[in-house]
Amino acid sequence: MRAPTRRPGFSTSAIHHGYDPIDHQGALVPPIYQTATFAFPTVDEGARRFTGEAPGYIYSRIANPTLELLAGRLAALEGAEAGLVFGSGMGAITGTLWTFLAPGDQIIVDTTLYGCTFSFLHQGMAKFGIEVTHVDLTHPENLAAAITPRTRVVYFETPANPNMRLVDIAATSALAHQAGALVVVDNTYCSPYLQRPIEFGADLVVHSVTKYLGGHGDVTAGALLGPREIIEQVRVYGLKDMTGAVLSPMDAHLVLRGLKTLALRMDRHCANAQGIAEMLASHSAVASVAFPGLESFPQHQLAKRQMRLPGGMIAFELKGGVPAGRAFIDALQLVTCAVSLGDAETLVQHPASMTHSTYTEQERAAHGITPGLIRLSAGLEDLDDLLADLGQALSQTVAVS
Ligand code: 7XF
Repeated sequence: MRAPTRRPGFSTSAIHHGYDPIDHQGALVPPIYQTATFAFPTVDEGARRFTGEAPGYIYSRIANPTLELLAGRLAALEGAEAGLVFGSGMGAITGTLWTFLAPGDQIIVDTTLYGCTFSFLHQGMAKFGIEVTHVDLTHPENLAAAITPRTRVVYFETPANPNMRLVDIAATSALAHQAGALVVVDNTYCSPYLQRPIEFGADLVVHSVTKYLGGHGDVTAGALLGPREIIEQVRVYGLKDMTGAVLSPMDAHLVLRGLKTLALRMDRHCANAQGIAEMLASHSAVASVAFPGLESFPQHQLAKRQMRLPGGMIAFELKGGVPAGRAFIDALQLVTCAVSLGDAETLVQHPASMTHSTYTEQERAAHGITPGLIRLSAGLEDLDDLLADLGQALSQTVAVS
């Protein structure tokens, strides 16, 4: 392996970390170890691998070279010691929380969470005697008032899906650590190019790799990044035994391919989102726009402190409410109505009836997910084409508002 002469930058790591073609018969692109199991040279060697006395692969639900390459690369990008990849973001979240929470423990989460995370906690964890407490973490001091000796985990998204609330990672982590709780941040909306929670004091980062990291809408995947000791605990318990949410080597290859252009794509996602958000904010049919890059965004200063750029996600409401929103989305010709985010294609969706339909109507009201909210994931198309399509669709909402 050629010794690096200087600390590599973000894109250099995203393209090269953990792999040298010279070690692999010169193959520029890492081989895909599409295998479920691994041969042991002798019975004793196999047994030693199971006890952990000997290094080496055993079975791909535990570890696989293609998955390890991806996990290590993601860890390098997040500034983490180690990583673990999963078959989906929900696999990463559930595998992590199963590992650390036991009956009698408390988990404190922000007010707003992605719909299936909310559902996993309330329909899943709560059933096993784990107390789920929502605290408005947009004000970190609320955590100090709510945290107890039983608080094992503090978990939040920033920006939150779908309403773009931000949480101050440094302030929240410091308060959580005073009480001995683990801080887990879902960094899906940013990717490590925009925000590195571990640098602000978080213990663990989870991702839906399905989104910006994969970047092409052709794979579901998840990741957990953090200290090696914790990662190994989650590997043997949360991933191997509790969820089995293993990623396929072929899908890991697709993510490795996507990562090569992460920085380029994020710059373009952010520029397109800024242009769209500014257009929406000045449009007469639009009631409100939540985008961290607008001066009017209540947490604009916090966004500047902890995010490199304001991201590619926008939440907004039309003056005509739900009927206008329906007419707007149905009138779009280029922008696609679909859930998920971080793809090359610009996507819009209606959280109340789609990604956050796991909440009841009352829960959505209590958790800041309003009926008229529209979520937009800015893609990589030409901004002028996006503005033209959004503009023509907005003009059609005037009739119904
Ligand atoms: O299991 P997945 O790879 O879909 O990841 C779950 C997940 C975890 N955290 C955040 C912040 C997420 O946004 C997601 C997935 N969200 C998609 C969305 O909001 O459009 C899922 C479509 S229902």
